[in-house]
Amino acid sequence: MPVQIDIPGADAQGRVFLTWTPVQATARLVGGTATGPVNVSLSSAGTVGGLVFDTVRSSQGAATLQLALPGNGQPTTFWIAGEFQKPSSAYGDAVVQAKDTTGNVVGSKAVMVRIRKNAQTLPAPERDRYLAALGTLNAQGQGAYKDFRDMHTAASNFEMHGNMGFLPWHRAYVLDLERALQAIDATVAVPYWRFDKGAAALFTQDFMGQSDANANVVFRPGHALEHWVTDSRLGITRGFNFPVGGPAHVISEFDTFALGEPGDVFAGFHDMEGDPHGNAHTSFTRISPISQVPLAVRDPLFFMLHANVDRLWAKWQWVKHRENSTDASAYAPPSPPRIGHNLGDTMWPWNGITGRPRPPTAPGGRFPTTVVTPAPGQTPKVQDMFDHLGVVSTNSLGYAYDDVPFELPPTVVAGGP
Ligand SMILES: [Cu+2]
Repeated sequence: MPVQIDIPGADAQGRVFLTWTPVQATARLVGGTATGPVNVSLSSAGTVGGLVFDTVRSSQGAATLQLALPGNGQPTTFWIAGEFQKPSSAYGDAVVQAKDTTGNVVGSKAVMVRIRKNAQTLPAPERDRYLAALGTLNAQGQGAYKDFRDMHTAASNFEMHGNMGFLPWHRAYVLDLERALQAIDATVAVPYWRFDKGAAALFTQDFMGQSDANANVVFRPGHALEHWVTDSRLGITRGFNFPVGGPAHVISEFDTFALGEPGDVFAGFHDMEGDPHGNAHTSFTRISPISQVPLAVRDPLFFMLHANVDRLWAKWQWVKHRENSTDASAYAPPSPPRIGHNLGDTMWPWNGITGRPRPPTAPGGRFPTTVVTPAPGQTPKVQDMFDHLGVVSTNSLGYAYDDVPFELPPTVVAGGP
């Protein structure tokens, strides 16, 4: 008897994109006339992407799950998530399979475990899909990349820099771009540039381009970014202050996490806006747009740099259990006080608010929605950006990193007798 597997969050083509965050799904017998329950076993049967299952929302999903499906066709719920460290490479390389007690396959559903990965080791097909989507978004200067460019300028500097909202704002910004890319190719996730390690593969003619002696970025002919245009300028200028095969002039990931000490508090961790973040930008020469805040987004490398900044925050949050925005150690009041940096403030430009102290324009419109999750909503607040995997809230932000797992926080044991 066939088994139908339904996973919420399917797009218009019926495709389902998962991360490490468990999603509640159902399985049911189709056309059932069986009198009693039918025992089936769910398992992961993909070629690349792995899946795990559980009967409850947990961090301990297993490779298989036994279900007793009612004979009358009533759905049975279960939880499904991507198996940590087994992300997909392409759509459909992760498969949930239902087998009956004799081992016959009675149902299956192909999905994708869509994860942000390290750019240095990104497989070429994923790299090329990312670049193609980015090139389409730019459309030789005529596409929506222009909005992203116009969001990050001298006029908007204090919405997003020099204060506590730096990390939440840039988390929203990278996610906004990622959702715009996914509207072009849903299988794309923004890779991150791990700037405290060598990333020679990133700075090649096949990927983000190779810089010539004049700091002009060169692509191989036919590359998706070959006709990159921002601010009516063709091409990208990027000169290096560090050996191309080595790390940028930044502190290590380990030392970045130590910024929160003592106490693993956000007020300390936030210092990462300077080093490694600012230092990653200024690891490029003065004539490189990426080295200057008002011009940085001219270089699309910006978003891979910031995916790594966001990954560092996400990883720190996971290791230190700092995903809950109401936890006093997970955030800090803006200093100096400024609107846009308090937990309950809406963030520009997605709130559409213009005029002092906000910038004169709000490019790009509301925050884009996705079928994958209702979060963070079309007018996100600072507090909506803390829990990217949904470990303390109901909803994740719909993305994940290859080295930051979904782990429920330790249960607080009530006081003794
Ligand atoms: Cu910025």
